[in-house]
Amino acid sequence: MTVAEYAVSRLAKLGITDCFGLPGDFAFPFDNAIASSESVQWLGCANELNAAYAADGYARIRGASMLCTTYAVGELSALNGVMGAKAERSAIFYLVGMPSMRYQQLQKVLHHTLGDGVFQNFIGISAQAACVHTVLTPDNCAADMKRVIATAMANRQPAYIMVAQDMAEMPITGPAVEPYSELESDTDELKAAVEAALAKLQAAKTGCILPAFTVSRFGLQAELAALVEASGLPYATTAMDKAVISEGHPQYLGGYAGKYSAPNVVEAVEASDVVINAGGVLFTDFSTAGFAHTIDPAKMITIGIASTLIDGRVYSNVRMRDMFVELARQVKKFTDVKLQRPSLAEVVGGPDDPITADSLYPRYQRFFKPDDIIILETGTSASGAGVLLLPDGAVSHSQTLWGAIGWGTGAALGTAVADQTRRTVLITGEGSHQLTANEIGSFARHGVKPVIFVLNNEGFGVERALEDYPDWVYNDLAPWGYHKLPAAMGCRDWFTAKVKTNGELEAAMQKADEVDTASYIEIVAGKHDYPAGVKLFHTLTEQLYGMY
Ligand SMILES: Cc1ncc(C[n+]2csc(CCOP(=O)(O)OP(=O)(O)O)c2C)c(N)n1
Ligand SMILES: [Mg+2]
Repeated sequence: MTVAEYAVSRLAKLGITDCFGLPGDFAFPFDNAIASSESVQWLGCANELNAAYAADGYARIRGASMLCTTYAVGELSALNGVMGAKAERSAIFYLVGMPSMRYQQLQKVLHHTLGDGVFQNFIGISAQAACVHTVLTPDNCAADMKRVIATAMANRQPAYIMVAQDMAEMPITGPAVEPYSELESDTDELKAAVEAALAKLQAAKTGCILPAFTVSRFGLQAELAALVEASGLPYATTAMDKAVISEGHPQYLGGYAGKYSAPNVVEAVEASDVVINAGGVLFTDFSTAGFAHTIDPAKMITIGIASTLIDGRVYSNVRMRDMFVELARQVKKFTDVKLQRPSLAEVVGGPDDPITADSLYPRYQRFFKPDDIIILETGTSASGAGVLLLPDGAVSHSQTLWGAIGWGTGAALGTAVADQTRRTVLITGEGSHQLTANEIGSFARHGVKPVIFVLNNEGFGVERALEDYPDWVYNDLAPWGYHKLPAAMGCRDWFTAKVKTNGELEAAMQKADEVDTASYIEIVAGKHDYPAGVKLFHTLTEQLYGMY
């Protein structure tokens, strides 16, 4: 087996069956190893950035993904997507082919270089977007693949795997290695952490759980749901952690955004005796409505990926999974629990009325089906749809922390490929969509059937909303005919529509529900009409900027 074939076959053992990317001569060994692989198929994309976003989306559903680009020109284009995956914890195995060692030693002036005979110019840059990296050779290949897989999976962050063209085609040397298995906890530290957590829970009368996005990245939803049920505690989620445990669960209270949450959620999270931070919630500016949260650290049991923090003591090398399993086994059931489920937003607006933020979002809520994979793009869409109650089993993904617009369209390709038994619903603004809309053709090319909603509100709406003067020239866009894009990009049988009234929207949603093809619905909306969360952000902007 060659180095390239070995690398691909090891990654396939993680359950990755698809690789997103673009080819290039220096990467031909990887490209060929994938194209001829029986277990991994090549999924070509329109550009490397989109491919990275798709790989991010795929890893969020499958736990890990593959991305392959050529040297320098390809890898540098992908970096924003790979760095976002590092921020938001998606394990992308990022394969890059570089010029052969023969050329490198002769310091030839090759294409895709700076012409300086230096071939290492980009390794440091790409490695920064990963948590681990390697330059493979026939001798280090087996051991290094084991090392990078273990590190990337333990952190659920990207691994950057580079190989020179000639090295990639040589047979590997050295002993075979064991397949990857999840890391274990230190027994003594785990025992001490569990005891401390149980003591704190035992002493509490009231409590609450805040599940984190990491729970879904590590595939521990069932383990955490077991703890939720064993403890009887209610749970709430920040925008970044939305629907990590099903929002259909009777113990779900609603979204938590500090003092702007529903009163019962504020009470449960901020006034309970104990709060289990299950997975390391990141209290980001956008997920806490500008740091409007107040949770006393002394009440917190913070179960991180690889350590637990209780009362100022860190229990090291303790795995999140082991904490969930042990606590679920031993926790007492809380009896003083107030459960109150969030309600569905009320549908307003007559059939002939224009679509407004108030009329749109409740209609999305009724359109969602159990088990949908809902992708929310940064912009007014994430804010408006991020507060909707989702049906049982539906999941939601957004880039709350990294926040690169254009991510949604690429990520939706990844999630749609990753699980074809579920419906991927993309909700994006048209400004974000313009960054990566050239990927639409790939949905049809790779045979997946998303439902895509594009909100056309004549520009960068959320930016208008944040500023006192909304109509700066930089918030304007070229007025594309969005609903015509799928046909132009080879999506021949798609249902497409452009809707302006609530009645047209409802009819299009019904059609999207009925057809056996993908759907693409352009929603014409008001230029200065924003959902409530965005309006709130306008008033908070000053406070936020004051902090910067
Ligand atoms: C890559 C990148 N460029 C710029 C931004 C700044 N930005 C954040 S939201 C946004 C506008 C989004 O507009 P649109 O997708 O049309 O959504 P709307 O708010 O209008 O619904 C911009 C430009 C960003 N987050 N990421
Ligand atoms: Mg817009």
